[in-house]
Amino acid sequence: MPMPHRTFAQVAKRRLIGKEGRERIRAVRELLEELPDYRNGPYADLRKWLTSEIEETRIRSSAVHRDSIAVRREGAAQIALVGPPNAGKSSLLQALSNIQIKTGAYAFTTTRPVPALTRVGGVLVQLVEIPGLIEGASAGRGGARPLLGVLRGADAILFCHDASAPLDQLRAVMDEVTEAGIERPAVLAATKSDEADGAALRAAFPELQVIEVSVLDDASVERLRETIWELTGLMRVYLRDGEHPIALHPPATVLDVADAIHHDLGGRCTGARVRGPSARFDGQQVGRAHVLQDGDTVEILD
Ligand SMILES: Nc1nc2c(ncn2[C@@H]2O[C@H](COP(=O)(O)OP(=O)(O)OP(=O)(O)O)[C@@H](O)[C@H]2O)c(=O)[nH]1
Ligand SMILES: [Mg+2]
Repeated sequence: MPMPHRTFAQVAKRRLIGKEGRERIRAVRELLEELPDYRNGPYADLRKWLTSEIEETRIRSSAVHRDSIAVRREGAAQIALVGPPNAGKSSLLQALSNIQIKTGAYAFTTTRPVPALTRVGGVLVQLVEIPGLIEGASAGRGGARPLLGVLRGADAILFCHDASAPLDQLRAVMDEVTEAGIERPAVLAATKSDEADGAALRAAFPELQVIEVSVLDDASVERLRETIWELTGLMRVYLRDGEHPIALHPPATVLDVADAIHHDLGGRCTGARVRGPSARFDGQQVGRAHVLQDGDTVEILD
């Protein structure tokens, strides 16, 4: 005597609650095996429903998959490298960090966002290459909508463009970013500057800071690194000589630093001894509300 079809439907729904992907498909298959094999009537309808559940679960899983190109944030800031295909983004990422990444003299060498953690201004910052955004991205063309999602998570944008290439592709990329409603501090890298200077880019985008860079010229890469640091908008505070600084969003006080080190220390902190740009003299004793400046060295007092 099979279970009444209404009861079966309830049991089935209950068993599927909270299950997704492979787990849900397995549960559906088990239910299908338990289901009486009638060709017509309510049991046949249940079979049709369960079979469609398998297909829908598959579609949902692949959609989740497509969105999961999201990049896990690391470091004090995330900077997106954005530009037309073949602009030299991967080459820059490689020159600025230690990662090995495929570069190529053709478009769309990179197809997924590639993160690389590197030190800029002594602070760990995450650079992310966004694969060549093309026209229509904000409308979802070229599967670029998830890429714009990644871009939305970034703190700032380093636009990259081959200094000798025509400007329309770069304009198209910038338009896509604007159309997607993404506004971030930005700088424009005129890449491959061993072949052409950035004059054309400077003339075309007077509102943007343009920095020339060639991966064949180490000094230019280091200048770019310094520019990226400025782009983060962060400030550095040193706790000890010879150690890496901590990064904070200005304005930052002594209390902010103590809190950043450890929440308990924030509670106990009474002030600090400060050396550097915000101190009137080396070792000046200040209160916890004292506003620090980039490059200060701080000894928290508790
Ligand atoms: N002369 C010169 N060539 C460069 C420089 N940087 C990159 N290239 C060349 O430009 C081509 C594209 O470089 P990629 O770094 O792959 O460019 P991309 O922007 O990552 O390209 P996609 O991922 O395909 O969008 C390669 O052939 C590189 O060797 C540079 O500073 N100078
Ligand atoms: Mg690339």
